[in-house]
Amino acid sequence: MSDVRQQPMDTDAQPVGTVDAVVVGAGFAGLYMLHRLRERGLSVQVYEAGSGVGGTWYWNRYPGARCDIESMDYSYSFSPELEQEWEWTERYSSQPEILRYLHHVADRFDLRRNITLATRVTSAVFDEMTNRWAIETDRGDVVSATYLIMATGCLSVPNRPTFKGLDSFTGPWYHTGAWPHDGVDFTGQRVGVIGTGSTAIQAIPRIATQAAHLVVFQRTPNFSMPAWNGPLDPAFQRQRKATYREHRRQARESAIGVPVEVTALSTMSALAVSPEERQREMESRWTYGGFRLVGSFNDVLINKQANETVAEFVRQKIRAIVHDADVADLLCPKDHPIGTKRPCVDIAYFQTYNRDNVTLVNVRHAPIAEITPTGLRTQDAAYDLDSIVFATGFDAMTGALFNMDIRGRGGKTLKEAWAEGPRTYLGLMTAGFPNMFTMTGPGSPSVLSNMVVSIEQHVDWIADCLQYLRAHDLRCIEPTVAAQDLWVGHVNEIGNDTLYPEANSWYVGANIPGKPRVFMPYVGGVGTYRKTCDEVAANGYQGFTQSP
Ligand code: NA7
Repeated sequence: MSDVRQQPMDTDAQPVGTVDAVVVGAGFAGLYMLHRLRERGLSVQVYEAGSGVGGTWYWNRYPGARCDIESMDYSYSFSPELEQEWEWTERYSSQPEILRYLHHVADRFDLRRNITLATRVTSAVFDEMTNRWAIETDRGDVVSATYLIMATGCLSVPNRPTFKGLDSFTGPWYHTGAWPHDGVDFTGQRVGVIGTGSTAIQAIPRIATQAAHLVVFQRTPNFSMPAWNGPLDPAFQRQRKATYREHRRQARESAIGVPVEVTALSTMSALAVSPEERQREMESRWTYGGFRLVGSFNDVLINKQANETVAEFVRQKIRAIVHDADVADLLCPKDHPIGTKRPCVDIAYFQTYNRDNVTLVNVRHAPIAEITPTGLRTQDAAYDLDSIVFATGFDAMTGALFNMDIRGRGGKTLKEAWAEGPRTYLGLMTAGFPNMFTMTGPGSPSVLSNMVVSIEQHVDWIADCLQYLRAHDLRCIEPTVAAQDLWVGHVNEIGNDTLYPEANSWYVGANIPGKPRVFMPYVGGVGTYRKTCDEVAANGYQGFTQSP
């Protein structure tokens, strides 16, 4: 955490009253959007709730926080100079390093002067008389903008614990998505971690080495693959930089925003190869590390039986790593196909359960009944704890948008428009909300992809669209309901052809009570999606109403 504290102090820009565009959020998406629009001559005001830039990487400072996409892929490609000059130190970057990178980007492109920090947008109302958005913040700013661009992130609103008795707990508790900037010292403490998603799987091994005792409260075990993280080989970095342009092109045209290795077997069904060949392919991908295992065969995400071969491979790995057979069994995911919940990438996660100071508790079997002044009580036991870590996830994809009072035509709120689930055209715009763009939101590849690649694609598409509007003297752009309905139908149809909807994941909103169950991201792949967006633009923004 010391690296974070060494960040330069962020300076606040003073907001202005009337601008071409308001961008909400100063993470990867907001920073690049600002840069691109300013380059095109637009006046831009960015609002950021955090007291520094960085978005996800500003908030998520828990121990072990790290990207699970490799560093040389999880970085901007828009500036060849930037990608050549920045040196990554590890195969998978840690949170402090990514945050340092984003600060560097903010300085290098002189972005800070248009970013107002520690300021939350509370409402945005479209005025049909003037065709402008009126945006208000929690600091009382009122700004008028032609365009409203939501760079608010897909996992930025923590799913805060609502456990009975939480207020009575006498020790400190933390949500991983709002971690103290000075870090937390768990030395000598009895610590409870609730949750076993990607975040907990990163944090648990680190907390275990510090705490006197760690109790992990698991409701659903997850599939996790080893990262095999380590220092980035300078020779590899040099070689990648020498061919970076081609590598980036492949990323943009790929399925998930990362060029993936295609082998003879990976183009076949898992069921069409011999058990020995299957094992060899999976072993080689496990040894490589990261998400690659899920792509072992071409039907892992569409055929349950094929999926089961890969799922069982991981369960066998878990059983081989974890010494206690009962604990190993409890850690084996059995309730969802592999890949249908966000697969996790870990550093010695399963090994952590071989430590004497770590206990795994099954809260599926005996749910958490309440938090007590001295710890936590499940339906069948009590646990004394000095601190509690909630790694309980986020209100994904729609949470940040619904936290603002967004009103489009006729005063209709976005919440009303999306009451049955998000409705967008291309994931970029919503009918009834003219000139409002959602970045990497529902209906786009978003969380199923390398976010930086998807962010860059959205930024470039939006910037081109605004340039087109200005060149043609058009004031307003908005999808037609017909185009939107067709897109929503398409997104649902191809999603339903996969195994994704079978899991109770945050992809379908299952982690938030009352959220409509809709598989939100577009599963057709980054390359295909980009082509569709480009064709729509080339055809004069087909499916959009444009008014003078
Ligand atoms: P996730 O993946 O949503 O994980 C949250 C975890 O918290 C998950 O294991 C949940 O169990 C658990 N949880 C949530 N509420 C409860 C309650 N009430 N009781 C017990 N357990 C609970 O969030 P992460 O932060 O780990 O990861 C989010 C994304 O960030 C990740 O996918 C990467 O893209 C980066 P459940 O599975 O719901 O049974």
